[in-house]
Amino acid sequence: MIKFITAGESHGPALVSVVEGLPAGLPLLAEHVDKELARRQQGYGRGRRMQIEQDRVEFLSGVRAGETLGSPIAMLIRNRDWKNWEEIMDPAPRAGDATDGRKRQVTRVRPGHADLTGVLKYDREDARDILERASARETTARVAAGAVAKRLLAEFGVTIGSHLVHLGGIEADRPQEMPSDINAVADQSPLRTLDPKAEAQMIARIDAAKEDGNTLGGICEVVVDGLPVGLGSHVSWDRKLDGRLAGAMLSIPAVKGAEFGLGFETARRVGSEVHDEIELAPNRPRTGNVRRKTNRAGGLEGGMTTGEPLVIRVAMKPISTLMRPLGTVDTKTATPAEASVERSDVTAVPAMGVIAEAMAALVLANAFVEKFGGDSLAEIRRNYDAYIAHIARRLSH
Ligand code: EPS
Repeated sequence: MIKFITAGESHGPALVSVVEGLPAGLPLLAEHVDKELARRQQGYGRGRRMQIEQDRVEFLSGVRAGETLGSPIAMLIRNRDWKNWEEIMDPAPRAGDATDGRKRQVTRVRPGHADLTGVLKYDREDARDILERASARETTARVAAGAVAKRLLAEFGVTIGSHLVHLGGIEADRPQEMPSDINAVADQSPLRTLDPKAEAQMIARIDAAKEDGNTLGGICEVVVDGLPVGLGSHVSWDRKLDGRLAGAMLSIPAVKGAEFGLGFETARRVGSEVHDEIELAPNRPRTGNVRRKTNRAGGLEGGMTTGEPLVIRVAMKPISTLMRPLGTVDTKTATPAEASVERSDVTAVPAMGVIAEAMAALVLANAFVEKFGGDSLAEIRRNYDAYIAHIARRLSH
């Protein structure tokens, strides 16, 4: 099992990511992780914080001479902003301080954020004790873990890309033909979209929202290519890969929905316009020498990969910190108030696509080691090759 845990507050000293269950012998360099961290920091509509941070990983364990050891991989990513928050976020009590060391308290809780429910549930006075962890800064550590998972998948020809398909009411058109390397194209766009015309409109929309003190949501599409048939399982609810992937997507801050292939549209169509016809396809061993004529299912049937591209669309709501604040209550005075205003982003949908890639990589890498086992990369490869050789024989003539 590949498991991971993250720790760290947005303005604390650092973020930590621990990944367990990777095989030994996987080539892994800091630059593999740093590349993904840099991609997450991009995107038109981000606030000033992203100019402060330059996320870089330090391996603390689990890697030696550029290869994994099979032991837990601990990664540290320092917050450069920490130097501005040392007093406020100091783990030690600050004696003699009139505010009990708690400057910049947040009590005018923001609608849509974890603030209010968090202070009630965890019995805190200051919503900063909640928002520091609820902050999307945490996703940096997920992207680090995802970069390691991507490395394993890449050894087997699995590639994961994403692009933005909707922002704040504006749809992007899909290109006639998807680029073979989606990220090579999407990463060139300030919004990570493949539609330059829509991009210009979206940028104007972001500028208008910023002017208005407002925020915007959107939708990204993740595409995974090169998966073998048969990851996941139909036999039990918690082994179905679509459920596991959807859960991972919905765990990303501000994400409100995930759909596979045609998704919600399938409910509106008749069966013959939903299901993908199957045909023989010699020389396609990875999919059992068959192919779907269409891919409306988005690469999953019965909770298992079909070997067709996995297509997940992920919807994110607008960020809940508004510069023109909504009405709320002050939890300190129990009076009506305007919500607190913290520095924030107008939109972070382009970054969400990169985070969704990371979460998909972690779920898929886990499904991979479940299917092919292996304490070492070489062992996984033997099991993978034997399986592919076997399914390739099933429908060959
Ligand atoms: C965030 C608020 C902003 C974002 C932050 C998420 O940070 P700050 O409060 O320091 O200005 O920039 O995102 C990141 C720091 C990041 O790395 O993505 C929030 O409240 O969720």
